Amino acid sequence: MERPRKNHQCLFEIQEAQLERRDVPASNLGNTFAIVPGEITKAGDAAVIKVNLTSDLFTIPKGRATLGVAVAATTASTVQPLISKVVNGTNKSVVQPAAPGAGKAVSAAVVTTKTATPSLLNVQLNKGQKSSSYSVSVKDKASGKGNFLSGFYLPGDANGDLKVDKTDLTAIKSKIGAKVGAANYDFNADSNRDGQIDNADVKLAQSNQGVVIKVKPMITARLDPASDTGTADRITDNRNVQFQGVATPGSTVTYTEVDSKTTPVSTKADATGNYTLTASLADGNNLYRVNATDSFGQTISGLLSPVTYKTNPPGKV
Ligand SMILES: [Ca+2]
Ligand SMILES: [Ca+2]
Repeated sequence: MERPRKNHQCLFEIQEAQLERRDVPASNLGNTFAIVPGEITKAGDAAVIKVNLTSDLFTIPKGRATLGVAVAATTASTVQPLISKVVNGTNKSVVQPAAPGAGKAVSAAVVTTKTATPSLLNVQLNKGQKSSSYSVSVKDKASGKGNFLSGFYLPGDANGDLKVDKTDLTAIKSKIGAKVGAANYDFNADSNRDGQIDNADVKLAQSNQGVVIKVKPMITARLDPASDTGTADRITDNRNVQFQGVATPGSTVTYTEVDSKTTPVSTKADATGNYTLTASLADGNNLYRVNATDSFGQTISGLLSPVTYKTNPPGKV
């Protein structure tokens, strides 16, 4: 089936079968938990990526954490993106001063194969604080324009399970001295992504110890068996069917019938990421595109196997 897709959306595109099977496609992403597309629309201008960090997206035991953000051009773009500034909701800079040795950009394999220089952001979410917003400004090095990707990652998470604990510290310590290009170099163990694994990476991991990211670069969808009358074959005489699934906590989940047979319906995933949604079926086949947009602005998308409305469905007595 032909599916419209844009360059920058392909990273999290989900196959229809996976969507139904409730599989997670987030392999090879390492400690990157959100990839947000951006575009510098006018030569020399800055594009601003706005993210809203809500408390249900993180466990931050000490009230603060360091997140990394790296930018890279999309496949067809000639832009050389640079982060020019990052401010919080009160317009205060939250970028960490560059560590000694930083600036030696390394390949951000998870964003693209192109070079990306990360910025480290000090983010704060104190007890009782529901959300905190940040704006990342991105410019082209040569004052041009074009499409880019911003990848948000968890520094210190060496094994890519989106939490920082002792396992990560041990892994980083075991690789001290490794440089980019060497066999023992590990991109995810290079907390500050400066191309070498040293004490600065251990320190960063220590400062992030206990931090857990609950952003899920995935969305699942399941037709409630109770909505599927007669045989379990996705053919039903229920006009209103219910879907259940999991997405990033707080994300907006939208079901759109691809031929516009019905009006799109939306709901929000709860604090644990679960959602339920009721869709009204049109006669015959209903083919839904499912989108989930999280507070990072990241949209992931997939097609659902068709659900068919029919009077007298097979197996109904
Ligand atoms: Ca980890
Ligand atoms: Ca490093």
